[in-house]
Amino acid sequence: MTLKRGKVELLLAGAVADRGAGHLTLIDPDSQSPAQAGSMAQAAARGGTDAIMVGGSVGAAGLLLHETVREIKEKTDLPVILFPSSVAGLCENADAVFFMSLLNSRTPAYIVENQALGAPLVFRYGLEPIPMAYIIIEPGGTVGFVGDARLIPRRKPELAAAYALSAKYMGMRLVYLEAGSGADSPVPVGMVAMVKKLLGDVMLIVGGGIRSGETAAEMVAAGADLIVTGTGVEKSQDVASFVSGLTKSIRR
Ligand code: 1GP
Repeated sequence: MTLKRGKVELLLAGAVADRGAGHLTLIDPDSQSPAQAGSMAQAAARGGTDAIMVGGSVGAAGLLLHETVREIKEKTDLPVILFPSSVAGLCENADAVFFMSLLNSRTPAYIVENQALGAPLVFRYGLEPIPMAYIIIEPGGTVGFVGDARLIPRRKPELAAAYALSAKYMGMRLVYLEAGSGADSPVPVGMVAMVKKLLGDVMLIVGGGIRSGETAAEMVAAGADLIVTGTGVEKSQDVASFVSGLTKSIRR
């Protein structure tokens, strides 16, 4: 029997079906206090975000992670999806986890070993696993370094497309193209378009360096189903500006 879609995955698919695209707010527990994270999530909820992702490449673990998730859950009704960089990024008070493999890593730990160590915890904690391929594009930022990624060159969309298609054939239901948090430039729109064409109904997430509603809308027009913003929201706390442009009418 294949893994059934859980509540959170269905909610994301519903946001895409209803509005044309969804928005995820990324909160890194290492960047502020748990109380501040709770207020950020509250502001994001008011702005219309669909879910909160919690994770980070360095330091998003232990009590800080647990309390950050607790504050977010207390302040909002939004689902919390863990975005772990290793097994240490799991905690039991979240709703779901992007159960992801960093396909273009050179290191087995990020492709399958943390996943094997984490799977029993996901089961025990009752987290909803959402199977996802994670593909890092230049410049890649901290996550590219920490994840030991062989970065996909920005001018080689066909390489991103090849990894994405392999994810689809392996049965993953989401593919995440990541330029790295705080990237100077987001994933190129041409790459997003080529990847989505091959993915069909596999959901495409795009994140890293998306700093305006216009850029978010361009990504959706090219084929992104879900947009992730972290840094932009941390700075402005203005999620509405990212969400307002994500409508069906801009889909090609
Ligand atoms: C990082 O894609 C996310 O994993 C978010 O990136 O912080 O640049 O929005 P930003």
